[in-house]
Amino acid sequence: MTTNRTFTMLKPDSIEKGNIGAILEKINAAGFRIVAMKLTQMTENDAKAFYAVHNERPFFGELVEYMTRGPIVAAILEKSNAVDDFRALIGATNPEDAAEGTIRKLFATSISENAVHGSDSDENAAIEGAFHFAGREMF
Ligand code: IDP
Repeated sequence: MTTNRTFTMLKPDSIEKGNIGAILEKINAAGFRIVAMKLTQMTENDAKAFYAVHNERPFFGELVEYMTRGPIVAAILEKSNAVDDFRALIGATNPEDAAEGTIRKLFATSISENAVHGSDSDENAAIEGAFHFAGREMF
């Protein structure tokens, strides 16, 4: 199987609750290699652009407010089958539906404040990684 990449954000609630270390432990234990990583904060325009696909949804305003209210950890991760394996590791969008042991089951508060982001396709992983990182920041 070829090695490929996904993009993740540890969302503001994860940083507020002091869960960066615990979540990175789970990511490391699952075999992902860190290609790029930083603490950063999205502006309103950043969040609106990043989540543009959701701009007609009723929760869009709430989502932008949540994602901009504090710092996030942005990272690019590498592993075989990275996108699908990472989506499995984080679990369903709503933590109530997430499988036991998944990051969202363990660390998310609600369907909106759900601890982590994971890209949903190889194409989006590349777009989202490039949104946050310059080529010289990827290793
Ligand atoms: P995903 O993050 O699991 O791929 P998406 O459907 O792409 O889920 O939604 C993006 C983000 O928007 C979610 O991670 C969550 O933070 C937020 N979100 C999704 N659905 C709802 C909802 O019904 N109410 C409030 N926030 C939501």
